[in-house]
Amino acid sequence: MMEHSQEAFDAARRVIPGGVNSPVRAWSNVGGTPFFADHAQGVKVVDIDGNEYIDMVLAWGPLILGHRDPDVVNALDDALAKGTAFGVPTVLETLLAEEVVAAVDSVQKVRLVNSGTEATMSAIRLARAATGRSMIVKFEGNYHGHADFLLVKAGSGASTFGNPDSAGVPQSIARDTLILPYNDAEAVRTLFAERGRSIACVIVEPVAGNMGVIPPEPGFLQAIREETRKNGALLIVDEVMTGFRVAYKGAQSIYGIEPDITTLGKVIGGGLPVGAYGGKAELMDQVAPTGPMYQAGTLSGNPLSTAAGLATLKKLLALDPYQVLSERTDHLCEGLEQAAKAAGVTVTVNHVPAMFTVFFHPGPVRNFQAVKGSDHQAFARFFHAMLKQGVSMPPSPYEAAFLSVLHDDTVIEDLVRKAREAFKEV
Ligand code: KE4
Repeated sequence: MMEHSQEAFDAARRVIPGGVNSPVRAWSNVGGTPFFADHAQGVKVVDIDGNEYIDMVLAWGPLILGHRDPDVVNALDDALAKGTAFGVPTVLETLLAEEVVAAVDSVQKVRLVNSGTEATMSAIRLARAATGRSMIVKFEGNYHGHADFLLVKAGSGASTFGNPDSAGVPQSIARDTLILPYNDAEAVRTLFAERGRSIACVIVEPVAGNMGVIPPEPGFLQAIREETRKNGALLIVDEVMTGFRVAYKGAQSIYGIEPDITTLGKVIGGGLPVGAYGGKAELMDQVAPTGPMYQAGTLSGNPLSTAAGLATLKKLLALDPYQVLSERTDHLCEGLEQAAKAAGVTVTVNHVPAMFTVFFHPGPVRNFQAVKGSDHQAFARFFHAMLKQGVSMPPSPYEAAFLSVLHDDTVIEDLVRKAREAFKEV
């Protein structure tokens, strides 16, 4: 029963483009009417028609502690009692920055902003300021937010000039963005051999999460680090999604990569608007007001986001849930593969701790071209079948599904049982 969501969606579309404030929420990839959330607690989200779902979207990653974690709620209550924004420094900003600096070895100083987009946009500006170069490199299928120079898709071939991926992005902007295939170390080396000295930076998702989950293959990230270092370009590792999710010290600690700049978001705001970029002090001191690279934000480091983020990071440090999260993700993904097999459905389930994607594809799924070749109609059928079973999966094969620390063995077994039924309808 979705009457109220249908009415709400109709009303929303009259005053908001597509009825949503971020495109993926409109369910364009899977069809149907998106449910409108009413409230949530723990692993459950309830829509305005009273339907309850196990939430595998978790606001696209921030809610690693689950919905309305009591410590996060208490921290927000305390902050709210004092005020919502001051426009002058607060100690909370320093405390959150200190947690990030203590956790991420490559970060000595960090600037807080309001979104992942602001974080990556600012990091690239810093790389361009520090190198005096303008060319940037990203990977096909990686998403780093909606800054003009990042809304660029691959031209034909491997390392070619980018083409605008959105209306409103001028060719003059897109042409400074080079696109390479993800997981292609040879393409990285070839590009740097040709143009290395004109490249300001490479930005990469250390685990791809925006074309579905695609882990880096051995040597891929290392090749980027080696080539950027050799050519005086900076390496930006975009941990907006993976930061404090795959490991407390980030994906960079798992894969042994030392970025020049790390971007963060999502988890460090505990569900409130946030982003951050950080690196060595000498580099970060080039950012205004200490240096010539300008960046600002009215609500950057606001007391609510910093309170929620600080409570989240402190709880993660205390719980140290990462081994358990890893085991539960393995357990869930094995269960999903077995459920699909039992129903005679071919899937490849890619995963890293606390995030996964079910691809309707024989595998391996190691880059964007493979994801494009997966069966999107089967994905949509699975999505709706899971919804009927009371599970809210991400509404696109190009997205990651997420676990929280509250997705325990009982929830995992329930998810596998529901998937067993859902795969029968694919
Ligand atoms: P925001 O500007 O949406 O806070 O962050 C942009 C961003 C940057 N870098 C990475 C690695 C990201 O995953 C994101 C945003 N992730 C998407 C999920 N695919 C946000 C969901 C949405 O766009 O609504």
